[in-house]
Amino acid sequence: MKIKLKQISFLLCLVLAMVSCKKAKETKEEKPKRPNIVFIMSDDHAYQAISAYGHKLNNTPNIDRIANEGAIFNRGFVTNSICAPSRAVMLTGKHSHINGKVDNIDPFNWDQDNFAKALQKSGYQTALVGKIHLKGLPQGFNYSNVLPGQGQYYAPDFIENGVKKKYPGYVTQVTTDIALDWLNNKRDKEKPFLLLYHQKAPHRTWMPEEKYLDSFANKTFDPPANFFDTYEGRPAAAKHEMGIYKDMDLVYDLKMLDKEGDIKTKYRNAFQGQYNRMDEKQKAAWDAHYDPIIEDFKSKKLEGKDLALWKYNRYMKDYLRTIQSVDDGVGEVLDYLKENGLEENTIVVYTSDQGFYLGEHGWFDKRFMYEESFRTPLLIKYPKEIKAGTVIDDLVQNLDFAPTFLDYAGVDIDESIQGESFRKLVNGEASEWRDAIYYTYYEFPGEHHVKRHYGVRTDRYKLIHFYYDIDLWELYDLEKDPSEMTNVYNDPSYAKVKEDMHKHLEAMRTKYGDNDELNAYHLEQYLKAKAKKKN
Ligand code: SGN
Ligand code: CA
Repeated sequence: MKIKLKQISFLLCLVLAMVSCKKAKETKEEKPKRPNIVFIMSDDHAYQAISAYGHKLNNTPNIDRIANEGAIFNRGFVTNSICAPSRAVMLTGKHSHINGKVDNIDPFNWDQDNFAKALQKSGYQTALVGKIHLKGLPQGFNYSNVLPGQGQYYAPDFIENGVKKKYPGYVTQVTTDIALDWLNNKRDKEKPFLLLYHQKAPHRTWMPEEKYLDSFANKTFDPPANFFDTYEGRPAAAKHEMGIYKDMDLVYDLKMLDKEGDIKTKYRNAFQGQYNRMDEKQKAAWDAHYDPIIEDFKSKKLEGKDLALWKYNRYMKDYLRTIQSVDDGVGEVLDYLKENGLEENTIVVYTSDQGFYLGEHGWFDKRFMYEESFRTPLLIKYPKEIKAGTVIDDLVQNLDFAPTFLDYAGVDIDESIQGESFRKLVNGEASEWRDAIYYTYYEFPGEHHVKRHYGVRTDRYKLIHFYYDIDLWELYDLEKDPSEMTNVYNDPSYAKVKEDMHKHLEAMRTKYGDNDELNAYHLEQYLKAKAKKKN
């Protein structure tokens, strides 16, 4: 009997031990794994050139996959529509006047906090690949391999962890290969990861990859309805130097590099330098495509409206071709995640450093607070949490990326961060959200001649103040006038709207700590830096 009792109590202990052991195992496995983050950013990618946005210009099936499997934002904006400042805002979650990088010329202080540093500190493996446009060794990354400045399309130089080297091939593919190599071979697979995968394309001068030279060859693009805008009531816009007809360089932008050298333009030599980077095979493919177009162009002697439409079509074709390579790269990265069982627990974001004009107002480039460059594409997927087919119409900004990623990773969001996490918004759990967003632009006098301005946008209205060598106010009713052709600032029927929008603007400036004195300070710094550059 004694033995029996002993046996029973032994068995009981064994069962109890097994149960508690199983419990411990379950607890370990059940502990939610922190999500990986793949943050894809391209340069100057207009939302008009993403098929998920419903425009019919091109097909971007891989970028569209992110929207189809997750969420698409119809009102994603930047705070300052130019490259380096946009990236500084994205990294810090703070407006330009707070993070200090207000224009492309300003130095960026990498010593300040950024979300990659916070994620790295919390145990993430972090990498930055491609274009960042912020001088100095990137901080917050276990691995960085970035383009110097704007980078080159063919045979690009990269700076790998501070060491420069040249890669053969085409920049978009090289960037993708470097990103995949890091995912496959260079990261610590025991840790969650953050990958900033940032393409140079489709930035000027829109040099396509050989395999896409003939895409859209037989297509004729009709320009937007306001292509021949005369800028009535908008004197600041009228002063621009970013007109497709007026300012595009026939060789540099439109690739009319004739062998005879008849087409002499301001930037012919600059483009010759880019062309010279190609190898013989690439040059042969390039010439086979462009030489007949050059010959045709020379024989036609186009003028006026015909020349404007020809330029627009040349521009669109090359711009859209560079996007096909970007879309391929997105597909390769999404496939990698799928094939390696990482799909479920990885957040993938696709965005651009700002929007871009594809002929609206007759323009290319960005910088203005008008919709096409103020807005930016924004798509996100995270199968674990975001419902496929989600559409978000609320106002979000690139200011919100840093707090959003920190939120997903379960890392504290420092109170100095000015953006807000849009995690709950995407899940449909946000009880309230902002009703206005703030914008600033500083790079004037400068390339493309866009005056200094700041402004506020609500769901329906936009108020802009152009300052420095002018003092102009613009007010738009985006519901009635989505193309921003009529400035209603002095229209008496908008008196109440105008008053409200001024209040919104003051509230925004107070909230974010911006004011005229700061603008004067940034102007002084800018003029000093420009003078120094000249000497
Ligand atoms: C270059 C381009 C401009 C462009 C700026 C800023 N000129 O200077 O057209 O506006 O970059 O772009 S180019 O002759 O060098 O192509 S940004 O995206 O980097 O801000
Ligand atoms: Ca850009």
